[in-house]
Amino acid sequence: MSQHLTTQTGAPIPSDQHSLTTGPDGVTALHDRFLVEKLASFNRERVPERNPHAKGGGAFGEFIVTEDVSRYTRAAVFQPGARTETLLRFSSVAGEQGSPDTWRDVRGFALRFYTSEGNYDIVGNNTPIFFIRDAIKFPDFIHSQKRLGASGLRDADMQWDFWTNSPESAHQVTYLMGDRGLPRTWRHMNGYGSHTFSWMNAEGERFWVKYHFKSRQGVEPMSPEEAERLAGTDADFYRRDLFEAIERGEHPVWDLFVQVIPYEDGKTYRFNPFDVTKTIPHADYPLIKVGELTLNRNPQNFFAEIEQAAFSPSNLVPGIGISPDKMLMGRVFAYPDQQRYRIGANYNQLPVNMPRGVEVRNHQHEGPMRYHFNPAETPVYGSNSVSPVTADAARAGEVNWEADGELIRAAQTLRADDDDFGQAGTLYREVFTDEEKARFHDVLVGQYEALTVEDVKQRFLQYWTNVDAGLGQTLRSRVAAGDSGATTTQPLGDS
Ligand code: HDE
Repeated sequence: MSQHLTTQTGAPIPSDQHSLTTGPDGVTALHDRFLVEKLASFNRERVPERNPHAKGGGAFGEFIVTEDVSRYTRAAVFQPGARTETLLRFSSVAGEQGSPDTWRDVRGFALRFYTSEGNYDIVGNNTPIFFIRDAIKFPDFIHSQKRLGASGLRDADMQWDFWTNSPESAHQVTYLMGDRGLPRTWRHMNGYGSHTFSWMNAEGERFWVKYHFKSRQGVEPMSPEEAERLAGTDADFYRRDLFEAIERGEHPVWDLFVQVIPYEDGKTYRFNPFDVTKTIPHADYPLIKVGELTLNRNPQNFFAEIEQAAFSPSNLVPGIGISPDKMLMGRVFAYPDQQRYRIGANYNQLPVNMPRGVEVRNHQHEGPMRYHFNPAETPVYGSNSVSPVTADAARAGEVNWEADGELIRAAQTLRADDDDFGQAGTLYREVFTDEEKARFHDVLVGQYEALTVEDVKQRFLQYWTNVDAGLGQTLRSRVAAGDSGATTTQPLGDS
């Protein structure tokens, strides 16, 4: 068969060089269906970018269970020896599609397992915690990180105004301004599920779990100066690094560990174990190895397989559930909602989002771009007396918890060790090395220099004093001396 260009409906096209005109210099005919189709298709190439996490990249791989955690979960994906195809997307939070990879930011670590019981997604970050603890504050947080309404510029005052008015952010901001805010590459960072999730074993016994993906490449930072240089010379540095490493056959690997917390301990633990601004010390619940994740295949088409990938914390499988974390409960709604808008109502029918090796069976039908449909003999409604297909609670293995009480709007009940600044202080004092502390001071002084509002400056200094009195003192004396800090590697503007 000869190779020729065709329309979307398969007919040969006469030219892709010349539109149909009245003579060589005349007007263009509206009925040039070849021209119209080409321009119209071009006009529809973009789908709205993710808000947030717009800039990213990813690859496919395999997860292999090397240990036996079957006493904690019945999920097929975590049974001994199981091998599951995966897709992992890395991202930055605040920057738009074309933004430089090396702006200081938290990085997304969104992982899909195409399991034999349906898709399971762990949509996490490279930090084990988050900035806020109630979903209702999330749009405000993201607005403060994005751009001013009038100028369209990012703005340090706005960012620090939000953070210093939200003391629960201190732990995550300490991570962000430390080395983890500028990883050397996506391969050189850990991934975390961040929230506490639930597992249930074959006997119906429940546990709370936290996921830790530890990079075998090591966790390495990039200096602010290098990040600044790359932001100007190679905006796609992380995306390129991952793609080229996989092309070279250097397949990055992460070991998955979990912390397992007995269900009843959740009620009495010394702080709220469902608060995503906190880590749970390994001394209380040690890491248990589960298996290893390897990325070994680049996408064949970035748009179809990465841009249109729709990860969601609501994509759960039998034996795995969420927890009473107000962030996580909000996320379960938010992701599919954005994806219906961003990609379209039937986004789960796209190949990258379809489950593999499992048949989709329900009475949902029609809607825009519907591609898969039930056989004609299948009724279009449930509660029918024709089809034997019914819900199966035992198979679904849904994991729930007890909840009772009046519906109210309030902060979480405080337990003995619940506070906003304690773990941030411990991270600074006990986890950061002296070199990291020095870099952290430089970064914070650089951030302070970008502030223009006096009240925000004062709250900035108080915020870090609350994290650690000595840290507050160091910052106060450096800014009083007019010391200059590290470059911000954020387009903060000078508003
Ligand atoms: Fe997200 N987040 N998020 N987030 N998030 C999105 O979903 C949201 C949160 C994370 O590679 C959006 O499909 C709310 C925590 C990653 O495709 C959106 C809340 C964590 C990605 C959304 C949070 C994350 C997203 C944008 C507070 C780490 C990229 C596009 C309740 C544990 C996934 C989309 C990818 C993306 C909402 C908080 C990680 C808008 C409402 C906590 C890695 O739906």
